[in-house]
Amino acid sequence: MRFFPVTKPYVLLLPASGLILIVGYRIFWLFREKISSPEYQEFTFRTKEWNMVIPDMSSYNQPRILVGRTDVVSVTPWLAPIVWEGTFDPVLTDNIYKPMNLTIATTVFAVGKYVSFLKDFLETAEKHFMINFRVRYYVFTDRPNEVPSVNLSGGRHLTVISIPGSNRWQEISAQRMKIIHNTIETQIHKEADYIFCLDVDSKFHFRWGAESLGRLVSVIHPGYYDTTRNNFPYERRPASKAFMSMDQGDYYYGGAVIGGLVEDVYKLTKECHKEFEEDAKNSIEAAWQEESHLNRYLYYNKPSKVLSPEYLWQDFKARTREVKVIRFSGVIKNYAAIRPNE
Ligand code: UD2
Repeated sequence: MRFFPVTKPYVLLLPASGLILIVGYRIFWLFREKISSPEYQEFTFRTKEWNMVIPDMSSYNQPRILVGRTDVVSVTPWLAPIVWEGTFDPVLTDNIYKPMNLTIATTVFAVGKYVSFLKDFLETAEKHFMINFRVRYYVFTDRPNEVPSVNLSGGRHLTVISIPGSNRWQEISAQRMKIIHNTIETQIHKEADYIFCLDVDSKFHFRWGAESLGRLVSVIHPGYYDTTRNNFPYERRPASKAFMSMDQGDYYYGGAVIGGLVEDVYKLTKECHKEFEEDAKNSIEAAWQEESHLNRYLYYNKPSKVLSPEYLWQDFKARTREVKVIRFSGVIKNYAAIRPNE
């Protein structure tokens, strides 16, 4: 004898599948932003191993084993080249790299009064920086109307990206890592093979070409190339994520030049920004903001090519004997007049 009606199992199918649909939709709704963020989307970089092929008929000076620069070290202890004038053949490097049809992204921040440096930066870049390569400048500024119009050669483009201003120069300088990282995700990974991230308050004075390309490229700071590691202005407080002890460090790298394959610079900016944020949570700001985090990153992730101080000089410094040419140099600036806080 039956007291309760027994429901046939297939009758339950309809409400059960309805319930699954509602729950599934709810989960999707909760996580929709995460799912659509670039972190969750597969994106590919244009990373590639290029062969060093030269076209027929190229002629260049014979490389010598016993003749060359002897006054400077031109290789790191992990066997990465240190690029000085006289250690490479510009004709040969151009012949190898030009047929690769590379595009070089170049990011530059011009926030607040620093927009006034853009004209000289761009005009001199058009004379000396990656000539006859495709170059894409990305100018980040809070004053898009004040970006000067500069004549660009064929194959070179400029994109202006609006970002908010700030009343702390330390923040402007440090936020560059985050903004570069985000722009690589949204745009640059599709548009370029290599990238250089440069300081705007600078001018180019001499060739800066394909000899500077590599997986991960850094520059030796002109102020510290002749001193021992205990004198480097690394972050010395163990509480900071940028901490370097007195017996650590290879060189002191300048934050004004970071370069390499887009993929490698993406990893670098992601990591440095993460460490910077960790510090901020603990109310610590490293001694030289992102430059301190960069130095720690490059201690553990060795650059594949190191640019000598020819690629980052400072106008107030007299040229030294070993620096045969100055390619890129920071202009003399009146900090009190151009920074929002000083
Ligand atoms: C050093 C580094 C710089 C950065 C900084 C630490 C060198 C030659 N430079 O430069 O790369 O690591 O220390 O924070 O090693 N900026 C603006 N608006 C501002 C302030 C800064 O756009 O109001 C941008 C601009 O692109 C500038 C860059 O941030 O070139 C670096 O700032 P800086 O030149 O004032 O920093 P500085 O000279 O101390």
